[in-house]
Amino acid sequence: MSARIFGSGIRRREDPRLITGSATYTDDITLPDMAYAAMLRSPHAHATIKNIDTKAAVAAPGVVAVYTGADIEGQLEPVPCAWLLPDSDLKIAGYPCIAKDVVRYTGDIVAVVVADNRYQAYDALDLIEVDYDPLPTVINPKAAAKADAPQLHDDIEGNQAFHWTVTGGDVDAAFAEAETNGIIIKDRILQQRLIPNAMETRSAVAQYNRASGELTLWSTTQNPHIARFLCSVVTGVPEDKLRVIAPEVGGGFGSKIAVYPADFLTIFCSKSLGRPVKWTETRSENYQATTHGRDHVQDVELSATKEGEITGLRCTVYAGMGAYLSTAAPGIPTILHGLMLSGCYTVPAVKEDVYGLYTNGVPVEAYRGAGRPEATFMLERLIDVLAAKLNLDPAAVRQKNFIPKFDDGHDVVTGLTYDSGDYPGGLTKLLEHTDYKTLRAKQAEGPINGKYTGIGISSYVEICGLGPSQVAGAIGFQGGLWESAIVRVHPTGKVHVFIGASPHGQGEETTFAQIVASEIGVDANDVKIFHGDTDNTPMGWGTYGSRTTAVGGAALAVAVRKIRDKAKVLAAHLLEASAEDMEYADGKFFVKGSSDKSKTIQDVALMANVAWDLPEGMEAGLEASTFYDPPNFVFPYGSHLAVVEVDTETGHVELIKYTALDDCGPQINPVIVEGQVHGGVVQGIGQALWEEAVYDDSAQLTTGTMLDYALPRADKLPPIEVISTVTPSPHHPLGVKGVGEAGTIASTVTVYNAVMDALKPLGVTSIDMPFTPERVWRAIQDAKGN
Ligand code: MCN
Repeated sequence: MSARIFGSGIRRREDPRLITGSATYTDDITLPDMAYAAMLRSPHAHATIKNIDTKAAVAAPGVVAVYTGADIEGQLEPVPCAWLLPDSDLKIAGYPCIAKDVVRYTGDIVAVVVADNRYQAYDALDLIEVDYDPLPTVINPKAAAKADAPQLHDDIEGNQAFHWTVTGGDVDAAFAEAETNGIIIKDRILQQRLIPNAMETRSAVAQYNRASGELTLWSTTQNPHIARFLCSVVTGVPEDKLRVIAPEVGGGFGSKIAVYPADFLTIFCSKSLGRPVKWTETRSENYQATTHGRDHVQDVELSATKEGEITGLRCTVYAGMGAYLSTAAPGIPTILHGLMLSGCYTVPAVKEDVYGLYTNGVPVEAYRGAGRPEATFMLERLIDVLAAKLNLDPAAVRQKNFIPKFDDGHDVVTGLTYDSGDYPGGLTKLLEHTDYKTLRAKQAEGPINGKYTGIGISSYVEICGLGPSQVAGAIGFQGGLWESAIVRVHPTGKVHVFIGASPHGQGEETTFAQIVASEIGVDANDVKIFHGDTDNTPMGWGTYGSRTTAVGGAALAVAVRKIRDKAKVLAAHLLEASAEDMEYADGKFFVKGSSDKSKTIQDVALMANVAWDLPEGMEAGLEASTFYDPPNFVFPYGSHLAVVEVDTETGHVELIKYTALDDCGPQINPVIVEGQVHGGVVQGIGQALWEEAVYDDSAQLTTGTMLDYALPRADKLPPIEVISTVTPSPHHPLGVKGVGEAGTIASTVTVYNAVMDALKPLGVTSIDMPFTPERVWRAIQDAKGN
């Protein structure tokens, strides 16, 4: 197999089993004597629990047990928050697996029923009588910060979970200067709450063996090793007796990073009953109780010269956390957001205050992009407003402010060092490719039948490939951020790879096989990737933050190169040559200058495994492992363009064209990269045009089903064109950067800018997302003074 396999768009090996229905998901697992758990969830967003009467439920047919908050006391620790943000006055509210005295969001668990079958369990939920005393609620994060807001946790004043700041340069001086000699742009941006919509809802199967004390948990998780760690802490089952298996996981988008109360409770039930127990949430339960994303109120201002040179960015962000802090929640609006404030531009001064606030919503967590779409939005929106105010082309303002091309490190004002980038080159290529000038010329012809055309662009750089571990420690992340890989070459040259990361839709079973094939010349089909089972994979820190290829892929590359180095020495020995004289190409080791004297990787693998004739001191076997801790994050980037048509009579927005230019370094598999960008772009478009988790005034979720929560549909979207540039990361062994979130980071603000560009002639300057026809129509009427 040729080395060209790196970079070729071979088909995903995952797909046949996924599209023929032969994959095994958690809910497909059925064990002998298995019981079923169902969670009774609070219908109130905030209430004291005066009494719970479970008698009728306990007596119901098939019911095996009913547990309330009192039953788990001393048995289950509170759900931990794993991002202990330093210098932020972090206040963690006790997050019980079952609420005992007070419920704080609709969906808080108040009791668990275990029955012989799922239907009996759900029927028995209706028989539990809970006497609630409702309390006032607050859902908007900025409102939660007000002095008279309802208080969620007695010991946490003002609902404030944390206050974090980042500063760089002299921002006050920048604004003072702009006040007199420049221009200041202000905006309030609402990053509405979004519901992650994985195809598979959450599910857990726990099997406790009373004789051995061992417990196996099958779980819909993005990070089985972290899940094992947390399950051990919360349930008390020792880590060595806990095995976590992520079978097929039907997407996560960040919502399956956390380990949830229901997961711990499923373990608790199995342990208490000595029977396997399964719990699978319904879609409505998923909407109500699986973490949401975003939920920021952003007050932001930008200072610039009259020529359009950005001099400062200042903002206050109120970030809703929901009722409790989910696993990674404090790091999202702070580290992943605040450190990216200056984007791809030379911004000399920034300051951000982030207030994390408890509200009566379901806890918020990472949702594809996690902090970076919200940061990109602020800057990219204000740049467009600046351009409009100065009557400049928005692309020209970006070009004026970009950090010039760099290929080995660039320090930015927030303290990060970006690895490599050519932001001006990326935007230039996008504008040429889309024939931007012609698009603008057509737009200038004016509206046709009340339909206004808008063109939106945005440029982004994101921080991903989360590592290094030292930085994790410094920013309070309670874990490491390295990855490991074991590569084992069998006697016939077939390869098994064991990785700690846990892809759940991204396609690394294919791309990681491509890495191995390219490095040692085996056929990609002869490489099997094992992941998702803590008993047969090395420790890993999970799949999120577009880190699996940037960190896990690097670990794999380093491990497989160790194999190649050993194979070279062994081949030299077999050919009676010196190792220094050996060359390697396309799976063959040959003596320099005489390519007829060669050994294949298969020849070497056989000899390494039978070990009949090894060089002095060489160990048998052909196996290598690596623990790879990256020296820095990676910083992919790009520019996107959208064209929309807005019908000013109806307020309807139609997306006409979308082109994404992304640079994630050398692409291992361009087809997979394209698919990742497509998925990400569509999720971002969803935020701009359709999606919003709406809680009413009493914090009831009114978008609790797919009928009420508008997901993007294929028939509403134009073809999404994906183009690229290639700027290798200087520190990654393969030059590769992440791409899993890129599309989401750029696309929301690209579409937002396009719609506002269309409405510019009508004097509309701001509309809250999503752009429902009603909101757009009303904004047009308001601008007209109607
Ligand atoms: N890739 C490549 N060449 C590159 C970079 C990446 O071929 N230069 C490939 C990778 O090898 C992998 C895919 O692109 O097959 C995405 O890789 P990467 O950027 O490493 O992202 P992760 O695998 O770490 O995935 C996480 C990322 C995140 S954070 C979210 S959220 C998300 C996403 O991926 N959730 C997803 N994509 C998703 N896709 C699916 N189907 N389901 C989800 O839940």
